[in-house]
Amino acid sequence: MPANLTPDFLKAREWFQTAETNEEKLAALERMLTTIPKHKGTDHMCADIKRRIAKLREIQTHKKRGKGGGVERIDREGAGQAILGGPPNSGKSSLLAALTNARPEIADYPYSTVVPVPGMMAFEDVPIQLVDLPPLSAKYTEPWVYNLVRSCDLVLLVLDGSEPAGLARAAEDALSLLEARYVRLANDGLEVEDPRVKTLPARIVVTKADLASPDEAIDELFSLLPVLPVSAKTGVGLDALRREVFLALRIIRVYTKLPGKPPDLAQPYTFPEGSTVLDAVRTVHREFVEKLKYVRLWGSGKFDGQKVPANHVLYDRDIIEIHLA
Ligand SMILES: Nc1nc2c(ncn2[C@@H]2O[C@H](COP(=O)(O)OP(=O)(O)O)[C@@H](O)[C@H]2O)c(=O)[nH]1
Ligand SMILES: [Mg+2]
Repeated sequence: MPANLTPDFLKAREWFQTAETNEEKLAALERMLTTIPKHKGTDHMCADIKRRIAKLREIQTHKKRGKGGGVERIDREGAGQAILGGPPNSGKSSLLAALTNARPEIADYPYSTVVPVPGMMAFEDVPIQLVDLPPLSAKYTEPWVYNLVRSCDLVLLVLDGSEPAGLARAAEDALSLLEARYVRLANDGLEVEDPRVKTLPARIVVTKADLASPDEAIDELFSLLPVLPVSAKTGVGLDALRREVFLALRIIRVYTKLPGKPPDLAQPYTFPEGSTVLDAVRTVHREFVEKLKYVRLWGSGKFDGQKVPANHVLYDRDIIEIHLA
């Protein structure tokens, strides 16, 4: 039994042990998973928690589907989670298919997507999770759709560009549906005073650019949010969209290297903008923090290989070389 379980984890485990309903058990297990220290000694516990979560989710999905309720949640993967939201038939699932290996149902009728479908999109060497959702519509929206929106890192509001006349209205309708559920979309995710309101960074994606060029209508949308015109069919605008998603998530890439060796550029670590050398060292290996002697930095330092203090703020594509005592 690893000794360094945190008070948060122990509290979550106690909650799990006393939970009476499956819903509560699931919530407690999820809490356990986020609070458990991640290292070799807890691998088995992590796996066990994940197994229990998967089992409970399965039960929940079977139970709830008939009732139209549901506790759908998508496990986060990659450097961030962006959801594809918007009115029925706007082209959300087609975008997921164009940007990832996922194969969602695509149909020319509305409400073809009934469950959330995740997929991994690559921006350069950064994997980012996209989640395709059932429509946001005044007529009918699955209640759990709002929960998934609330918990994501970035909202891509997908609108149908083949109907320029309806664009502004479609955008406003979607925004007010979300606003009614205390979700506000903004250029960046600034906090709002009302504690019930969750503000999320968002972009408008006007798709089906191959069918029309709604330039004027798009200009109007810019008053609401930054807009990206794309086509899932021809691929126009998709590279710009990938880049914008990465930038909007406000994450940086950091690579590591061993002394005397070239940097490991295969897979970057990703961190929120503003993260420090110490944040990076902690992620690379928790125990390195105590043993840290110094870090050499290539990239945003004044000169390559410079020693930097633990509170030095990192920038995208920095390379760090960790020296331990
Ligand atoms: N021409 C064209 N048709 C598209 C594009 N994206 C989606 N569609 C069509 O629009 C319809 C709805 O697409 P779908 O992705 O299922 O929309 P969703 O309901 O928002 O997921 C389908 O008939 C798609 O083939 C696009 O970029 N260009
Ligand atoms: Mg769909």
